Amino acid sequence: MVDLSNLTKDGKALFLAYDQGMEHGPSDFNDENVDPNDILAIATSGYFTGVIFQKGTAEKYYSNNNFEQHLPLILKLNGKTNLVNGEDPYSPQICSVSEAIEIGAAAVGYTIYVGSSHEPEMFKEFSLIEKEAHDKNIPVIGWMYIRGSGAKGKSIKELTAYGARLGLEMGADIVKIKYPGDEKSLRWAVESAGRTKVVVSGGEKKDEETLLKTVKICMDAGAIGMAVGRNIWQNKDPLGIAEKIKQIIWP
Ligand code: FBP
Repeated sequence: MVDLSNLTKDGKALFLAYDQGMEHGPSDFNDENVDPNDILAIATSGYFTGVIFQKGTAEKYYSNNNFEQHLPLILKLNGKTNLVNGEDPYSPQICSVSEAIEIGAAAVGYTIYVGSSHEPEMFKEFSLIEKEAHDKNIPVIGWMYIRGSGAKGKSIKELTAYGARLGLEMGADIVKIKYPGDEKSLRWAVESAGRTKVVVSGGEKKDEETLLKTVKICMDAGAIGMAVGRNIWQNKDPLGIAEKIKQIIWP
């Protein structure tokens, strides 16, 4: 099994996600967070066990940066815009494992839209990535997002566990899943993931109380932590909310 200690502290994780510029466009940003340097200032505050970037951002802002704080890079290897988001999404690979390692990645990530008719392409890309990354001892994180015509009309709560299990069976070391809405469903997803660890994504910005309650539920359900973006850097006080999340993950 690939060692995850570089990406975790006491076996737990808090990743700062910043690939939304590609996924959603700069409409997610404002003057406080459009500059990746401002995100790196948050990421190196000591609250995070990794930062998630696309390759261009990583090359121009992460590489050649002498951080005082240990900050592992998780490089997202695929991506898409939301402009061509048909019923069956597909997020093509845009960076290789070896390129990611050259840029300084400690881990690589890939989104599979579970339920999309493009599953075969995504499975193929993911499995090659998984093989190469593991040959090089690099952890693989699967963004297992339930989306597409195959998922239509089915229970997200049940399919979240399907996505988590798929991550285990495809060789992911960590799966990043969306919160299915209640602790029981998440617990089942965590159990289904087996030895593959689970982190939960933050989603759209919500009020602090709801966010913190969700983080607590995720930890109680057996997740090792969170991978949060907008709920941190869209907050008026990013370090303040990071501190509160940290206290729940590492009580
Ligand atoms: P957030 O915490 O901002 O939701 O980030 C998590 C994340 O997985 C990002 O890595 C990604 O850009 C985004 O969510 C994709 O969300 P969606 O596909 O639902 O728009």
